[in-house]
Amino acid sequence: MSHVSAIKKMSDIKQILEQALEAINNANDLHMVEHARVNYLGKKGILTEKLKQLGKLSIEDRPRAGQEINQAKTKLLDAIAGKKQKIEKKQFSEKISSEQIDISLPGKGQTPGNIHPITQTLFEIQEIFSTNGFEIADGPEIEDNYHNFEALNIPEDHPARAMHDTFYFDADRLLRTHTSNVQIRYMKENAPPIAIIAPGKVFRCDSDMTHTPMFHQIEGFLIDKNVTFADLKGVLNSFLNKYFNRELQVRFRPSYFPFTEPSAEVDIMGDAGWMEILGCGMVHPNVLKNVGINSDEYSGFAFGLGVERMAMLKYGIDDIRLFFENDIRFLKQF
Ligand code: 2NL
Repeated sequence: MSHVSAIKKMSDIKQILEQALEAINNANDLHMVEHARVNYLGKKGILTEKLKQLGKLSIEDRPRAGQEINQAKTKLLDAIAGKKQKIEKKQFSEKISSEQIDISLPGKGQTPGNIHPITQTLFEIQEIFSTNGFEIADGPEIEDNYHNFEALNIPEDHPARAMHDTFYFDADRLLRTHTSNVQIRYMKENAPPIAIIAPGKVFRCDSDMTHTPMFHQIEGFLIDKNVTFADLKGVLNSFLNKYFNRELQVRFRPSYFPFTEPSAEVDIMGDAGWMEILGCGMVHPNVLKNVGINSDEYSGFAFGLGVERMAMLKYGIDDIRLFFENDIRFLKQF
């Protein structure tokens, strides 16, 4: 081979090397790097072919060309190794950052709930009476006239029936207007002594700032021998002081309910003067007679309170409807 063609061979290799380096440089994944490697350095690669053709060169051209090809090969291998490392590093950092956990992100579905303020108040009041020896009883929300009215000494034509704004399904099926039906049913099944509270939902067709068609009531009730109004005062005083967590001024004011005689309304002293908080009285002898209890032998007291009203007075809430709108901003304050 002539000197000129040997030179040409060398410039060929320079050109091949440049192309190969460019191919490697342009590779943006490991697959493309490998493709370039096979293309130039594989068994049938372009540079490998050049090495095979060394034997065709003249003796004097062979060492230089051999050296040239080997140098090119070394450069290529270096470039491939460098590029591979670069791509692997990039892939690793991409993987790391895509798997990164942002601990400042808010959790999914982890907002803690809380017990509804009315339920909390129910629990609180039940706890106080349980501690004082009262059992908790319940009964149906759908009642008949007898258990909601008649047994409680509220006759058909009595104005108190109209006062209750009763929801009727038909002539003798209604939504209970108080939980007294529970005590009536309980007294029919159990002989005195009896001390129960009856918490639950009650219904009256009424709606404004202080009334909702459904609200919660707790009625309490104690029947035994020699129960007096003094026992009633003692139980309610103790309950009110515990519920409001302070030594309250309490006043019993004469009132009227068909099912108690005498009857009283209980007021407590608040920031704006006396506030009515519950109603109570000595169980009317007619009520005892209706459930087969001898009123000469036994006497009892009873009281009824509105749970929403108790919560409103304790927390200074002026609109009862807030309890039932289920606005999270309101509910989570309790
Ligand atoms: C009020 C007044 C009261 C009763 C409820 C009662 C129950 C039976 C017999 C006698 Cl079975 N009394 N319950 C007694 C006095 C008052 O509730 O203002 N409630 C919100």
